[in-house]
Amino acid sequence: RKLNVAIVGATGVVGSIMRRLLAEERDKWGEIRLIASPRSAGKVLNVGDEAITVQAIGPDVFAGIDIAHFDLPDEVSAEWVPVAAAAGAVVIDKSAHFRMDPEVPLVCREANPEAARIRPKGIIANANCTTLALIPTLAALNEAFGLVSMSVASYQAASGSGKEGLEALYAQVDKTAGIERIGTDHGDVRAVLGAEYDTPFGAPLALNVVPKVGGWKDGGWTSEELKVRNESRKILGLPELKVASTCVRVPVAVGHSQAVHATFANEVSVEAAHRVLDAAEGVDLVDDPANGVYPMPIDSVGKHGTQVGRVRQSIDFPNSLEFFVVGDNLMKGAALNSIETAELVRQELEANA
Ligand code: 2RA
Repeated sequence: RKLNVAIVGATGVVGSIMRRLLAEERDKWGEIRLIASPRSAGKVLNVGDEAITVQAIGPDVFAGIDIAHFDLPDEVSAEWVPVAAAAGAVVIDKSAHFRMDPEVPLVCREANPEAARIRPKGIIANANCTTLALIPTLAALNEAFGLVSMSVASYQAASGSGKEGLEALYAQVDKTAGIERIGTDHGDVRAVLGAEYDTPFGAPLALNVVPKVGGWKDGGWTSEELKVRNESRKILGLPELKVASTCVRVPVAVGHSQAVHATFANEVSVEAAHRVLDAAEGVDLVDDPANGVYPMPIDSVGKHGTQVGRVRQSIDFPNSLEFFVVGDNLMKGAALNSIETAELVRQELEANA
């Protein structure tokens, strides 16, 4: 029989991409069930041509589901993921709640596909979108040269904050559009965008960058910066990997970019790195700067591969490379990685059926 799949959090911005990706592989699945908060229950959404009524999350809604994709806030996932797993579904959860649980694998197929098989709680976690943009490139370079440390600066899109973030950016762009020379005098962006536009980024995002993504943690770090470090270590199986990161929100709709300085145990060269990256799964090498070819978020939208370019040998650091990585935060950073992990599970469950 074909396996039944659920999208839990079907109405969000990631939920809509999940529906599109599932429609592209409709023939692989039996029932597709859409689940959301009671507020959205009864809405009718499409998966391809199929109109499906959204069901309210509840104790009985997971009956008969084999694989459940969750995209809910951390505290809601904490409550409902175990319920779905107890009902027999393999849960692929995009929240941060279970990611660092030693009994929950954190899976990216380009790095650790085998980890998806060992899931004592019936739960597999999907990493944060910033981490996932990096992993296909890091996994390939690590295998070839032995990754020792990395320093990362991110340039993260508004849609990392979901529909609310995207709509806030559009509203701010609308409000500031057409005002001549706005941003050149002290205080004028804040004057045009009153305090209500500080939500959800903590400051205006239009004509600005905000060096704070996520919540504050000890030592002045943000939760996002710690996720890049801790999740990269777990997925790459490098618990000692040295990581420094600074995460920044930029006025981009979709596509998280990162400038990376990475150091390896073995000698590296741009040519050798290009060969590795050209052959790497999940990586598009976009690196011909002389002809204006380098990765940018506007060109990453909707792509399956993560884009890497501007690969340079560090001038002052032996065995180090500089490069620029861009990934669609809603695709590889969320929906696509979840779909790819589900494919690993589907193949395993069907082979064992
Ligand atoms: C962000 N990575 O960009 C976070 C959310 N997943 O806000």
